[in-house]
Amino acid sequence: MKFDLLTTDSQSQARAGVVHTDHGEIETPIFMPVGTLGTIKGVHQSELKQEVNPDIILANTYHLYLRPGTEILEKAGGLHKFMNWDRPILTDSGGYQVYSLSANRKIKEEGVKFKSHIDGSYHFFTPERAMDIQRSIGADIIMAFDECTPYPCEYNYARRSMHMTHRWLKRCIEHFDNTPDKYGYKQTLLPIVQGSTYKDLRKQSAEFIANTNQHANAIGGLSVGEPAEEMYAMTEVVTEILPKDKPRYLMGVGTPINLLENVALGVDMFDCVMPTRNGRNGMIFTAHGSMNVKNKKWEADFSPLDEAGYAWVDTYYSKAYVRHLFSVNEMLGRQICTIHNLAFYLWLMREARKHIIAGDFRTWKDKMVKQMDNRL
Ligand code: PRF
Repeated sequence: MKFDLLTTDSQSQARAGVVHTDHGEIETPIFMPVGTLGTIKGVHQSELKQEVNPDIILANTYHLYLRPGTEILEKAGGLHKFMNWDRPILTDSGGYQVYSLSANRKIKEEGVKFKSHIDGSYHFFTPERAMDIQRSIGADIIMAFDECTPYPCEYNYARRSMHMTHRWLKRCIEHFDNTPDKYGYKQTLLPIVQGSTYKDLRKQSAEFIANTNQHANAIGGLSVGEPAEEMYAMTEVVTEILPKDKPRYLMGVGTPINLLENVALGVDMFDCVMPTRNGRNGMIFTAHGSMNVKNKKWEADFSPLDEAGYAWVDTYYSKAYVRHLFSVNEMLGRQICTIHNLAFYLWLMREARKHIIAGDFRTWKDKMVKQMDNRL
């Protein structure tokens, strides 16, 4: 993996760049749609490519390990072939899903024992195992195995957890460097900064992570319930330290406003379930604020879902029709809103990139943040 930094904004830390992988280029800033189980829920790949057109998507180690399991994925020749997706894929390590989904997890120095949320069976993840599974899935970018601390988190717990994440990272790197790329293309390991909402811990973690000298760096442990201002303060501390010539990936963030504010602080990559999950629940994001299409307010509003037209569905279907689909629980409503939200998120990142390159990002960002902070 190689990163070309093209432009840095003069009035913020925002950057435009290109990540090169063996499955193609990723123009940054980028939003990566979440395809936890090897599918962006409810979206055909023809629609994904034509309407959303993401340079990269994300999948989850925890879920794919439980089903279909690495044996099937290896037989398929990796996730790219299994799902027939020829662009880059990033997998999260399970270092977050284990904490948020499984019951009865036990964290020890060696690794994490957890109970499957599907059948209650017990499993054990170690840093080494998280590397092996991600090698088998065959993602282009794989994540280190970490502990994502909850919010709020007591200082001493956050400090101990951060040090363990650092020790786990060393084990990840050691194991990763001693295993070959599985399918003939390059796989890249990303380390993750932790440290909860404590500036001194964040600084320490960013320095540790930067010193491991990997090809890109990630920021974890944020957007776990802390106020947005606290998240931005942590991002700022970390991006000041992480090397400028490598991409920064902020994990699990966030709303369209969160994305723009973090782009301004020097973040290049994002992922979040929000556009897909909220879309399935009838909540859509637009350049003028968010709206719940299920509201009675839209019952007889025959205007386009979003006249801005980020995707074909936006101008083809009306608000009233989409509201109707939700009120009778037709799956098409969920599909339309998912495609809209993803197309909007990807548009937002492409616009941000254009404005960074044009040199007026700051003014554009401030205007967008103001107008998106609205309930329609
Ligand atoms: N660690 C990992 N994945 C994550 C996170 C993390 O801290 C977050 C936090 N927002 C989302 N996904 N491995």
